[in-house]
Amino acid sequence: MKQGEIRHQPRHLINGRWVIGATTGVSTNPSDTREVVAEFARADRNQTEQAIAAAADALPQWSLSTPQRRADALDQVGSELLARKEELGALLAREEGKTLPEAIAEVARAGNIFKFFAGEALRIPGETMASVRPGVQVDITREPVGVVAIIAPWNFPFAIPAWKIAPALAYGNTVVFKPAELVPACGWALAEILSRCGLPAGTFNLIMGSGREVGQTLVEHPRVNAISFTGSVPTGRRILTATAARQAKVQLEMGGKNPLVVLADADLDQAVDCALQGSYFSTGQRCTASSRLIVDAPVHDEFVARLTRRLESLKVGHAMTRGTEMGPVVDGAQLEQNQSYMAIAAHEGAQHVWGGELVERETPGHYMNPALWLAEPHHRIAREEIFGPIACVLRADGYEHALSLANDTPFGLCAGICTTSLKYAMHFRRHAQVGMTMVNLPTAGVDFHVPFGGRKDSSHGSREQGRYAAEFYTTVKTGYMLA
Ligand code: TXE
Repeated sequence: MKQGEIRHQPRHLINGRWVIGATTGVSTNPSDTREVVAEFARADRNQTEQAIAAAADALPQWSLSTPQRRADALDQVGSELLARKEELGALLAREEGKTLPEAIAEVARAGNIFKFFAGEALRIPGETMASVRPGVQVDITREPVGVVAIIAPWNFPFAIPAWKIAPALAYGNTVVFKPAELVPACGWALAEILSRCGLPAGTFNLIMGSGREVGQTLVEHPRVNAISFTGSVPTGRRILTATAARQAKVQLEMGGKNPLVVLADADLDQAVDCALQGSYFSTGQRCTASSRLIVDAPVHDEFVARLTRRLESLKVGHAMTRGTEMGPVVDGAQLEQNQSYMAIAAHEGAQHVWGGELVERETPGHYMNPALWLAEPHHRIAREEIFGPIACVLRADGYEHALSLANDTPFGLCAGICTTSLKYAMHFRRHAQVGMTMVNLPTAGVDFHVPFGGRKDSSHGSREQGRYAAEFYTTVKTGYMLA
């Protein structure tokens, strides 16, 4: 560890108490692999079951808590995240590797999410209806689902847990939160704030460790009523299969292979900006990243030339260094996966335009240049989620062809189009087979107060975020009464 840097020692939070792990693990800084960011507690099955029991025991009290109490707690968490965004952003940049400005913005977003759901706690919806029978009144109310397990990935270690934990608590559920193993210090920092916001013991629990042991225990446990997961498609499918028999409520946000269509009438500089931002920022490690750039033939070569010029000058470096535009890849395994896709692309006959090679910086880290390829629709780099700074360009012959290429994917998270034509923009919004569309905007980068999610292999279950989150975190009760 270098001088002046804090090494965190995150513990689990079980029933309001900080407890050491069955074993310990470490997280390291991807910008400088010599630096250990955290030595964290790793749970076994037994500790995970204790956290589940704590959440189940806390449920009767929290599920009947007043909206005011929930709003106050969530508002306090949101205020602290916003007040500490620089400090927590620095921790996030160190542990995950996104650039400092991106990390600070993510913490602020998490803060805003808590504040949004503080408001939602005061607006829990219900309806009163006239019955078809005389003298009978019908009330439709929403109640908490119960104990919710939150299984999070590493790529947004503050924002994704925030958009799951905040609605879970707002609607009266209790929580067991498992962060990804690569980012325990971020998960712990969020949990530490939650531990001081006035929640009764056991309402919110943090448990760290492997997906195989901790994650699997959460998924299989009969006292866990609902699971909200973001991560890879294979893990998501495994969770769905494992929970089907016991009918747990499941919400899955998984991969993407998001298209950005650039039509011949587009403002080309704007389109290049959208592609650069959407494909490479956050090192391409976003489920909404634009990994397929579908470009109309008349502007294809010029678009590729302009994007390449931008890539040549993109500053790849240490996440904490001022001026860095793209940080390192999160870890060695992901870097290896990215490199293997570079080899697959070459082997399948895609045309290499720029980048992709490993690069060295002053500190030892997982650095690679952003990569651009010209591909055919059947190439694996045009079909599979890589989750790295690798994009490919597909040539389209007019709008209809571009739309069919955009929809030619098993994924359906987000799709964007750059055009000055209202006709094509509106048609694309209607016919893109996705959960979110963007016109003249990057596919990545969404608001915190509106629904997030996709179709096809990208998502399963009801939407996250905004007031639509109530669908997952509540269950509806219809009450009849003879008036
Ligand atoms: O994901 P996992 P990983 C993709 C991306 C990346 C790949 C692997 O392509 O290269 O997934 O990343 C927990 N039961 N995305 O390994 O395995 C795990 O501990 C219950 C895309 O991080 O899906 C972690 O907390 N839980 C994605 C979480 O699931 C289990 C974002 C995600 O891990 C489990 C992240 C199990 N059997 C990765 N196994 C996106 N599109 O946003 C693992 N976990």
